Amino acid sequence: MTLEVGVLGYRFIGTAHANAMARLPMFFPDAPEIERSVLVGRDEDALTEAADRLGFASISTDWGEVVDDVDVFYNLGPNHVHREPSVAALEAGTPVFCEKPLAPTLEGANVMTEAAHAAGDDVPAGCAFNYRFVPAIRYAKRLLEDGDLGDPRHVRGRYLQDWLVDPEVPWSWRTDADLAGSGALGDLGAHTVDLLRFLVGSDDLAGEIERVSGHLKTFVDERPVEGEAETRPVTVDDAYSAQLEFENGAMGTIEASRFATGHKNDHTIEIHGSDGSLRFSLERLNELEVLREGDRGYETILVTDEDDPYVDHWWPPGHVLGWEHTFVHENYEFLSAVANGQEFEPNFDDGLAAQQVLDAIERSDDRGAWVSP
Ligand code: SOE
Repeated sequence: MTLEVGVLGYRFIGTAHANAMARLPMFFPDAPEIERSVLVGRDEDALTEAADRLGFASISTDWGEVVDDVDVFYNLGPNHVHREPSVAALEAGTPVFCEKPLAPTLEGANVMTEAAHAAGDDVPAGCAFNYRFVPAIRYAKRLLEDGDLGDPRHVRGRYLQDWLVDPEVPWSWRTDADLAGSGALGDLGAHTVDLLRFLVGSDDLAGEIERVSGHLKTFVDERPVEGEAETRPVTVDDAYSAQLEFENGAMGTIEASRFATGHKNDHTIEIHGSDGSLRFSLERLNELEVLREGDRGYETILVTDEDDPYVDHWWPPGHVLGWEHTFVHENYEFLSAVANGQEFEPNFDDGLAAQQVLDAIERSDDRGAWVSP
């Protein structure tokens, strides 16, 4: 059976997913057969152009007509559009793949997660945390779960970008609290929190994040509106930082910024365990740095080797992968789960768990005190 896929959103992330879907039959022949059936948005001209370019058979300006009609619904729109169409799709029994953060608010994430539970386990509701699908991250997870690095003590994550450092960069939905929820915190921090939960969140390792102390900062509080003479207030954070305490005693520090001059997409994770350490940087995503007990320095492991769970699908070992491959891997896993009526992770529960931490960081900043998610 061919799965008909409806996709809301066709800009940056929409293109990344459409590219992934187009690659699947070439590199993952065991992936379910899909049709890029309908592309959803508001602007008919832009949609027509995008559908043509991204290989969609049709367009729709009404998501309400689509969610029930397709076999799978991808919600890749801005954060404030995540909730309503995703809930409607799940209520119609249609599996949903939704971009992160799951919703602008914790309340929205709760409603979406309830809808996912009500739809049942054979209707996957995935939250698109694509960095779980980096081969080096899979390798790191195995090392940690096999106990090679011992008990995690320090967990560190930072996600640095600089696209807002110029005060003339226009206002957008990403700088508005009603539309985005939060700024660097939700857009980038959601990835970091999810990766830390993925890597050390099991009971045997650090466990869940138990309390947080957060700090949010907005450096430029209004921005010009593109093509107009007015400015609009920036109502989200430009940067955040937080201290974390994990259930099993590990401590963490995380931060993200859109003002980190010179850093474009620098997502870095470091973990120090009782028996070793590891370092990962998204800008060198084919590598993992590992230091084991007794070593005098980090060893750089080229992960696109036989350890890469997806290597058989791509080029021979050493022929490196890039950012777009993370989307191919997550689409492969998600669509396979849909075809087989199986659960998929990261799911809406994971999206909600990340949102609880983000929300706690904001509450902590408001109160000037440690709080629990
Ligand atoms: C923009 O900040 C952005 O595209 C995020 O929205 C993505 O989630 C991240 O992967 C790259 O940066």
